This record gives sequence, structure tokens and C-alpha cells, in this order.
Amino acid sequence: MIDLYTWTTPNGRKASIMLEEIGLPYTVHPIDINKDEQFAPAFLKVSPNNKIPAIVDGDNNFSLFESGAILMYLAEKTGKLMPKDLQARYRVIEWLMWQMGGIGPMLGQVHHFVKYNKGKAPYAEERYLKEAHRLYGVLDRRLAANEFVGGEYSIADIAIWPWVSRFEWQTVDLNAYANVKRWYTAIAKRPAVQRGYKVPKDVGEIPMP
Ligand SMILES: N[C@@H](CCC(=O)N[C@@H](CS)C(=O)NCC(=O)O)C(=O)O
Repeated sequence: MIDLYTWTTPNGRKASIMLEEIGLPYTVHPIDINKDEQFAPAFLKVSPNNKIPAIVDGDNNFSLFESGAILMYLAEKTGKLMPKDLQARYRVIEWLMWQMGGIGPMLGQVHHFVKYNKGKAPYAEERYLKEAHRLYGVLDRRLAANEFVGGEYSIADIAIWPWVSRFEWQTVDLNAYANVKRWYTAIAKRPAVQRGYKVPKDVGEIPMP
């Protein structure tokens, strides 16, 4: 049994979608980051960086924070959603790192400046929107030649998809990125993704382009 500490955000949904995909039983502990629950001493024991998501694996009492590490751990534990072949595995890790270092932090800044603080910092809005569109272009070119970012559906797709699901917040028109739109729509139809999207609570349907 896995304990999952999460909230209704892209990083949180990576972990819940992964748990739904691999079919491991898990208990959800909502950490409401709008109420600063991420700073509670009990939560800091499993997530010293005071951010969600985090997990504790009841099989070995092992706790883990950082969504990319959680995806890799669960993939290795179950032998699912990560290729065995060395090069194929590192292709997936490459795109997972691209999400962790690029898509996540940059789109996070778009949410901050463009959605929540519009008009306050025009330079920041321009800078992060430009970077967002560059990243969408990179993803679109990758998906032009590959059904999923790593070839087969993998933890790299699970890491990227929840960030793309906020395309409306980012003022990004998915119709301008036909390959991303095809990939996004196909993943949105997966029952595990639909279940994982609604963890820890249902805040509405998956946005569709
Ligand atoms: N690199 C971390 C980022 C986690 C993260 O930024 N989580 C956000 C929600 S998406 C959070 O907990 N924010 C609370 C805060 O910043 O105090 C990961 O991928 O797990």
C-alpha cells in the first residue's frame, strides 16, 4: 500500500495518474497548499522541500518527494511504463528531465504571471510565454514522429500531460500544435488518467481543446 500526499495540481496529478496506471493500491492524503498544509511538521517528514507530491511505500516504509523521482521509483518497483532497453530507457528519462527542468518550472511561471498576476509584470509575461511556446514547439516536433514522447506510452508522457492540461491557463491554443493536440486527446481518454485527474478531489472535467 502506498500513501500519497497530493493536491489538485499538475505535479500532484503525475503521481495519482501513475498510481492509477500501474494499479497499485494507495491511500490519498490531501495537502491543501492554499491553506499552507505543506508546511505542517508531519508533512515535512515525508517532503522536506514542503511541496507535493510525496509518497510513502508501506512495503518498506520508504518515503520519497519530487514527482520525477516518484515516477521512476514506481516504474522500477512495478516494471511498468519504463522500457527495459538501456537506450529506450534513457530516451524516456531524457524527456522526463525535460519536463522537470523545462515544462514544469516555465509553465509554472506562466501560471503565476499570466493567469494570477496579469498586467503586473509585462516583461515576465512576455519572457515566460515565449518560452512556453518554444517548449510546445519542441514537444510538437517530437510528437510529429512519435506516438508518445518516448515511443511507447511511459512515465515521460505522465509527467508532461498534466502540465499541458493547463493549456487554457497558459493562453495556449492547442490547435496551433496539432501533434500535441492528438497526443493530449489520446491520453485524456485513458480511464486511469481520468481517475488520476480527480485525485485528491474532483474539480471539474479534463479541459479539451
Ligand atoms: N519539483 C517538484 C515541484 C513540486 C511543486 O512545485 N509542487 C507545488 C504544487 S504543483 C507545491 O507543492 N507548492 C506549494 C508551495 O510552493 O508552497 C516536483 O516535481 O515534485
